[in-house]
Amino acid sequence: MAAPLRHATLRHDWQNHEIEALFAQPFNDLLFQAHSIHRQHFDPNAVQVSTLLSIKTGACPEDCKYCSQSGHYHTGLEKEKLLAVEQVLSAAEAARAGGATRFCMGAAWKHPSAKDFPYVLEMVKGVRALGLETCMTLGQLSREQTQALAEAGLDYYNHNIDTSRDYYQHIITTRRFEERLDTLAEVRAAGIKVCSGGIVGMGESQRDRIGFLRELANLPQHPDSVPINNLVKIAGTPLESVADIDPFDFVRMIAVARILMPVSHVRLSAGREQMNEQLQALCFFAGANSIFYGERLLTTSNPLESQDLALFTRLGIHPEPRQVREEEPLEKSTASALFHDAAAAH
Ligand code: SAM
Ligand code: DTB
Ligand code: SF4
Repeated sequence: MAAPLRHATLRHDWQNHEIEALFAQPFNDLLFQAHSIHRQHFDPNAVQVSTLLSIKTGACPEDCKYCSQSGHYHTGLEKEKLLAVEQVLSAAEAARAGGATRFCMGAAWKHPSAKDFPYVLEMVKGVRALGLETCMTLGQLSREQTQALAEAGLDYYNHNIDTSRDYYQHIITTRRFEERLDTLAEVRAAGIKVCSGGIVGMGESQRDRIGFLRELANLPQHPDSVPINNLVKIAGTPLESVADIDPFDFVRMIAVARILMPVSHVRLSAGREQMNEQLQALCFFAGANSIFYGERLLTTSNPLESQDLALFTRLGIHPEPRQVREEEPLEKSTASALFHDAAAAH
């Protein structure tokens, strides 16, 4: 079921002590609460599947301490120019054939340049014409660019707050936290759905995890999609040898995100390759209902499609059908059928 099943009273006034109390519950109590809320609003056996593509890789002017693509660190990543529109569309077709319903395109930019932007708009239109939901993550946007993306039919814009307001300054110095919130507000005002979340396992404190989720939950509207990434440690970045997050604490993050933002899709994002299937299953139980699907994230690897299909089958999970657009006939929303074809082929 694509849409939340019931209307919920959504809060935007969460206090730190309340979120702290949610985290402090015994694990089973927290999971029971999160799962109960999840079932009120979503089909508990449906997971939304998005495929990622890096449309412009490396040499980014930003200094995000976790990122393989920052030009500030020596990560050995080969930089690439913006892909041609045709290359992007053939990757999108392959993603659709594999059963993805949303195609997310990411660029290592501070913001899109005037030279590149027309091609980005063509990519949105082309991917949309393939019958996929579209998502872009391109950094900061001007108002004009945001409006042009909305007019091209962009469904989602991903722009993460990444962590708490306090910890942010230890992770990124080239873009202010407030600027990220401004971009999110522009995106929302243009009628594009917001995808915003962040990363855990960057050496942040429990207080930072609370602050990070509080910031998302207290936005004027909850993001439609909330990616929770587990840091993929990249050699050459300042975070290459930071300590791992306790896997149960990762599940707690998912559960608390579900409770705070009951009708948002919570995405179990980067870091799945480092998780076993039991841990992923616990995340689904705790309220995660979206994944990145396909063997590549942006520059790092992700579980094989065949592994994810096998896991879905073992857990009785089915892919969430794509949202049908008002202007299109119903039979176009057959992504679920395509996914079953892909599963049968493996
Ligand atoms: N350059 C654009 C930006 O930063 O807004 C878009 C792409 S950027 C790679 C998107 C998000 O991916 C980041 O905000 C971060 O949350 C996540 N990310 C990047 N590198 C990661 C890593 N090594 N591990 C986990 N998540 C990561
Ligand atoms: C998000 O929150 N996670 C995705 C997407 N938004 C663009 C990116 C994950 C990147 C993981 C590291 C890499 O592959 O470079
Ligand atoms: Fe650039 Fe995005 Fe990586 Fe930051 S996360 S360095 S903005 S590509």
